[in-house]
Amino acid sequence: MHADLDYFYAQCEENVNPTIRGKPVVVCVYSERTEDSGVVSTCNYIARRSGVKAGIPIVRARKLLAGTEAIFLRINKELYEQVSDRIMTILRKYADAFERVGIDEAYLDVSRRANGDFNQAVRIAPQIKREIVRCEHITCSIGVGPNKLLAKIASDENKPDGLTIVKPEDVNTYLAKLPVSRIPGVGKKVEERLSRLRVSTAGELSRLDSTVLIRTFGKSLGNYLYQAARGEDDEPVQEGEKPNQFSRIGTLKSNTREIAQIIPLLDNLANSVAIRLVEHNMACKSICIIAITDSLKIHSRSRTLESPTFDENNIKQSSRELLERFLQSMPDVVIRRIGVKLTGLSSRGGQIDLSRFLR
Ligand code: DCP
Ligand code: CA
Ligand code: CA
Repeated sequence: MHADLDYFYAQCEENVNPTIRGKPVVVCVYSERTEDSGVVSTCNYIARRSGVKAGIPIVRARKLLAGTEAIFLRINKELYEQVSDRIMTILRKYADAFERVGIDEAYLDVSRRANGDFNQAVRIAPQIKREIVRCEHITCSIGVGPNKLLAKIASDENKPDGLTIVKPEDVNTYLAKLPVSRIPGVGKKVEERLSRLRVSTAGELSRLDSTVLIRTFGKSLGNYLYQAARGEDDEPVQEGEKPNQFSRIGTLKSNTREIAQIIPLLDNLANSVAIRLVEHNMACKSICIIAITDSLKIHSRSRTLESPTFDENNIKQSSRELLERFLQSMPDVVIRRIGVKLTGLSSRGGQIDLSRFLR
């Protein structure tokens, strides 16, 4: 399966402020040069109907949405990362093997739990969609297929809130009419060159000789296109590279050096990195806090532990102590943002995951 969250950043914003639902919502990355300079990060489907999409200038989006009640918001990556982390935890539960790809999508291998039966696999997808809506009020689109490539293509088929199944016996029919632009990795340039070869569907692409493809696109892209046109892909679903740090940073409601006002956020961040540690079945040797002052100076303080830990309370307590000492050593700083970072990560191997077991 491939799951992709719908208009993700904009959907998070709709949840934070439900009154904007039903209006065009545009999430912007302001470059801060002039008032409206910058680009659109994403937008909801209502805004898309007016031609707004990721990557266009904000000024253009404003023109396209003139006369509507459009809402323009500044990107808030911290919020989206938190929602994403929680959704990934839900998704992971449904998979034998799980592979997160970026902030809003993931592959799930469900072969084993579906007993190798495609019909059983297909029943899992609606359960996942329901749980994500129930817990996080976020819709997603899921594609189910015999491999990662087909699942990914399928998840894009019926957005938003889609569920598309490509059974092994239907692969050829499905690909016959599929526009080449729907193949991951086929952008405008490749599409144009293919159209010069009179190819506009995957079916037509599959009739090209591999030597022609390699001559036109080089060995790696040529070979990929040759296989993709046939729906072939044998990449396993696997967790990415082991991370070498977990960090999380947050912005305080107002700038302060009052420890009592900082601790709730700090605890939250410490909890969140500790959960990631447990999820990856890892332990950390060092704990670090990062403080960004009201004048945007960055400070950090760290502590190396005697032995690696994955204990939430230990991580929380150490972060608090680091903060306390930092404030004492810097009588003039006022803090704007605070972060917790875990480094010196190691795998906990076959060790029993007690904290998770007890939860
Ligand atoms: N994103 C971005 N700039 C881009 C593309 C994406 O900042 N050029 C961000 C915003 C998106 C998120 O990444 O919300 C996920 O990207 P997607 O391509 O999956 O797009 P959406 O989730 O917004 O929409 P869709 O419903 O089409 O998946
Ligand atoms: Ca998405
Ligand atoms: Ca995506």
